[in-house]
Amino acid sequence: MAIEQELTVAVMGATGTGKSTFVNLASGSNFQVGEGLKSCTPVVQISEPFVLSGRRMRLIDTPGFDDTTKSDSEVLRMIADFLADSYRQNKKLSGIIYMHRISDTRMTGVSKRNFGMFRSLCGEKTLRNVLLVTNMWGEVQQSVGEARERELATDDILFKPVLDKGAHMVRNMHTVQSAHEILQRFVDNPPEALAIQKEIVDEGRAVNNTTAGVDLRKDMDLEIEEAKRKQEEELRRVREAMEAEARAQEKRRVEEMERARREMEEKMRRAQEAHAREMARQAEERQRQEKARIELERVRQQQLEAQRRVEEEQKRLRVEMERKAQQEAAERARLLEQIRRQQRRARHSGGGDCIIC
Ligand SMILES: Nc1nc2c(ncn2[C@@H]2O[C@H](COP(=O)(O)OP(=O)(O)OP(=O)(O)O)[C@@H](O)[C@H]2O)c(=O)[nH]1
Ligand SMILES: [Mg+2]
Repeated sequence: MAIEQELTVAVMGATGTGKSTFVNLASGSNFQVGEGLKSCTPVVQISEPFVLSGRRMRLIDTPGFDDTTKSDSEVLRMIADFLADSYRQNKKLSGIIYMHRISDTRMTGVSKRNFGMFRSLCGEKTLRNVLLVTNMWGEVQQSVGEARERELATDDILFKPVLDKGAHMVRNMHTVQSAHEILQRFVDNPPEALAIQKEIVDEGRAVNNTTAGVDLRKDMDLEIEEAKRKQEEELRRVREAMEAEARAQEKRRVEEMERARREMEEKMRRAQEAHAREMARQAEERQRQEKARIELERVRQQQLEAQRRVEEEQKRLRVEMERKAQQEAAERARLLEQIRRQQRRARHSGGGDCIIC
């Protein structure tokens, strides 16, 4: 009896989409499953064999292309080397799973690049062995998930071109049974070599020159271009911001100088006004002092005049008094003489007392 060859199914997809979880569920393996934000599976790993519908099967768990710790070219090289080795040992893939989270709100650039790399690895001819598996249905409302599923199936830049060429889209309900039902679909598939296996082993191309390698380079070139464009844009923005800041600073400086000049002028104007007021005040003061001096002089003259009059009066009075005194003395002398003469006469004529002695 011919020994049936072991079936091999590869599980690919972006990091964190649940590849290792699916492999563990389906095969009973115990590969590490990511809990944090970092990528978890660092290498291509193959599960323990398990039996499905009487066939031995192994699953190949792969790292995602947007791995947080490895570059896309490292990831491509790892997957390409593994697949090329398997092909050299005449092991072809019965199926390829591309895992996609239905809970993702949109297909980002990273998801599209992952899917693009997946397509380049597979080539066109093996697409009938491809299952696009959506998971994490428990994380999204059923109606929302179904709407996204429809969009994925009908949009030309999403899964439609692959579905049109023979791939199918199925749901993974995060159970062993669901995983096995999915894998069941590969059991009767004729195993096919992927494009990259043929390119490396049959055509002798280096990984870099395979379709996936060239596409990755193009992607990376585009990414570098985009990064350069963004950097230039950022530089332009920073330069413009700096120029605007410099202009604003210059404007502030000119305004500041203008303000200082106006303040200075205002101060000078006030100082000039104060000086003029002071000059006027001093002139007024001088006028007032001059008036006071003239008044003083007038008063002094008046005083001198009065003094002079007083002195004159005093002199006149003195003269008058002296004259009167002389008159009185003369009168007294005359009277005295008169009395003496009368006394003498009286003595000569009979006596009596002298009224003066
Ligand atoms: N709710 C839900 N969570 C899931 C499902 N599948 C995987 N997960 C969770 O998603 C996270 C990532 O799962 P992994 O299996 O490590 O994903 P991976 O694709 O192998 O990730 P890498 O190895 O980094 O590429 C883990 O926390 C899982 O428990 C699913 O179907 N439903
Ligand atoms: Mg993993």
